[in-house]
Amino acid sequence: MSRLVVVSNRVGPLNDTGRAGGLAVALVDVLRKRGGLWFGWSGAVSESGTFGELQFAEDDDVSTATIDVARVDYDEFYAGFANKALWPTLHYRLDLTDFDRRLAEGYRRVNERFAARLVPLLQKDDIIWVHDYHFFLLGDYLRRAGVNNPIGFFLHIPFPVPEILTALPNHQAMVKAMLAYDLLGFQTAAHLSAFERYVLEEANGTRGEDGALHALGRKVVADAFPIGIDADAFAGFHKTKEGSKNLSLVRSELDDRKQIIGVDRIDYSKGLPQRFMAFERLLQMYPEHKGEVELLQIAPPSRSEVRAYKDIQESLEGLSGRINGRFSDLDWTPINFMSRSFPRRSLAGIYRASAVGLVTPLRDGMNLVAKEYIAAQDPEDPGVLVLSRFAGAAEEMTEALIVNPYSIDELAEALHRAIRMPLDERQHRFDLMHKKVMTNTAGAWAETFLDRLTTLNADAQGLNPAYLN
Ligand code: ADQ
Repeated sequence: MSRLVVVSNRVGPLNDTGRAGGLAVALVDVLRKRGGLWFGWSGAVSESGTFGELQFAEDDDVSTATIDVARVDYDEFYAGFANKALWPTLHYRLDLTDFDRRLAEGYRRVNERFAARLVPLLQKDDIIWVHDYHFFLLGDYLRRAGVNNPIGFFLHIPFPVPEILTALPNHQAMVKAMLAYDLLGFQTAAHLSAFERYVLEEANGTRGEDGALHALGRKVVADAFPIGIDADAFAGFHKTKEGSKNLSLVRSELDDRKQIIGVDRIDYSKGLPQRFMAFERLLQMYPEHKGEVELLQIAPPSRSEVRAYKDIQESLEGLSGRINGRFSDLDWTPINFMSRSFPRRSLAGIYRASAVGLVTPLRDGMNLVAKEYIAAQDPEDPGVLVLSRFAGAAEEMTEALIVNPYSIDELAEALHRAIRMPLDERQHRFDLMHKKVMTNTAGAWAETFLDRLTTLNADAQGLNPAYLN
């Protein structure tokens, strides 16, 4: 089997510290199986930046190679174009974008530098898998440097419809660079079709008999590969020391009350203020839930160097304070808002103790929390998932209570329905979703993507051979 080279902005850790994200754990698993290299940013900013020494770590058959970035790269590439232009545009938030040309140039430069540092590490038979919106241009730079290996790309966040994407000043250069990859993976059929529309309508492309897309002198295969979680681990976490401790702690704190749980990085795409307002509306519309139901929102800060993220944190603190001021009683506080993270095992215990999982992003590539909540439930007495129609997960998890997260009334009604849902209906919905979560795992997702990339390459001797300069 060919060696696998994974490229992503953040790398590792190679050992499950309990704090690593589920995706990191899944990628390490597939790297271990195939043997491989994981390349990306060290997380550090230094004077030498991308020109500094590579930092290597190794564990069995897997190694990591990371580089620093310079302050200017961090500002223009990471905090800049990636998180102030691409993230908001791809999440349909054109009102929050900053399309400064300096940022776009920083993004291009860092993609080129990362490609330049990766090339000397590559071997002839490697298969390369690049992840996410930080590296739309990297494959193109690898091709320009003469790399002929199969290169796949997976986009973890939504791909917007052309009417939105074309607001990005360099949309054409970006999509042209995406066509340098052999295989493009999207989270859902909807994101895939938005990309296909761009290629066919905006870039005057065509679809070949083999299903590949042809445009701008290049050819690519694109498909949907919905990502999963490490489901077995999540289903078993409540039996671990940490998981069971949190489960009993939350249960005894709750007593007879029911808990609604939300778990998200603080981000404007996650619909958090709407969620708080919907909970307030629930208490207004159905006062019988006062003292009976509470909302626990766990939301660690992220990207706090970007203004919009600070704003949302402040607005959530204000909202939860106001709602608690309005409804709290001596023995009951309606909203518990925790700006911190928890190890995965503890999270699983908290999910299991919660009667409702509230996952209401305004846009989301997939949303793993929806799947984690289901995997962690007790099949004898499962909770109810309330899920935004704008989360990629809604394409698969059709038995959730699917809601429009912009409608506060609809959200409040769905919460009421979830809290009152009888056991047989809860079990029926849970069984169907549980099967999907346990089958379409993160491991299965990675294998499916890589098998497809390998087959394509065998069939076509490399779809996009290195460009002749
Ligand atoms: P994210 O936007 O980070 O991921 P999500 O899919 O929900 O969103 O994944 C978040 C992960 O972080 C989950 O595994 C969750 O358990 C964990 N997490 C969140 N809050 C936490 C906390 N307080 N403590 C501990 N862990 C916490 C991006 C895309 C998504 C896509 C994923 C994977 O935006 O749409 O599903 O990548 O492709």
